[in-house]
Amino acid sequence: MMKRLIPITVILIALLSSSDARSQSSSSARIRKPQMSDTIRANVYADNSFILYINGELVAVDSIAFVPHNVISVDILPSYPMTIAVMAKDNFDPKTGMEYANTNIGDGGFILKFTDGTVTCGDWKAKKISWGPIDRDTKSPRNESVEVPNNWYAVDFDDSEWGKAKEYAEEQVGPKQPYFDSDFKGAKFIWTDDIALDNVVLFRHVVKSPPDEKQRVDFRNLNNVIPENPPRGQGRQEGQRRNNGAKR
Ligand SMILES: [Ca+2]
Ligand SMILES: [Ca+2]
Repeated sequence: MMKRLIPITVILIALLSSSDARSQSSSSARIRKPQMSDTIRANVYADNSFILYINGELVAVDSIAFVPHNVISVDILPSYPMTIAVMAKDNFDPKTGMEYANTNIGDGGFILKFTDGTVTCGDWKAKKISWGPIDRDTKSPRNESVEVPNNWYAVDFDDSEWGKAKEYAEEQVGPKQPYFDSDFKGAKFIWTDDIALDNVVLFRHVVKSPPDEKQRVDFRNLNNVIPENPPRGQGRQEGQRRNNGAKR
């Protein structure tokens, strides 16, 4: 009797240990689902408005196009290299290039900081799309534009013909209070060459690797694999437990 039991036990142990090894190796190959702790925070301030693309995807639109001047803060899930593309607009009449019933030449300004250390600076690529009033002529003002290039926000868009952004001092842009209430330390205000006349501008920048050098998981192919289950929302479970306890 004992002689028969021993081989079966050995086989069982062998089977169990091999299935254990399999699950371990598969779990190490599997990617987990991202959590909010994998995201970074983007702070963006534009005089007067912007739209922001990251890696070809629209991620943020200024919720207040004109005034008051606001800071948009959004959570983004980064992957590197990270292509940032921005369309920024000054407030202007598209016919005259002026504002406030053609009584004023307004000026622009754009600044951005991510919590991975990404900041705007003069290394960013820039292209003006719309500008005026031509020759600063406020008597018979007119605005000129070129077409927005197709796929200007795409990762593989060729911006090699674009110039560099120009940095502007805080005093030149004169940002309003929401700017001072957010963290833009280390970031520079940028625009194209003429912060007053250039009314619609495009920016592009590629962040090759995280500026803070933190190791991060790349979740871009998450939908092509079977990810590990994420941890359950503990807040809700604990809340339910508390509610159940209260009922009793
Ligand atoms: Ca302007
Ligand atoms: Ca303005």
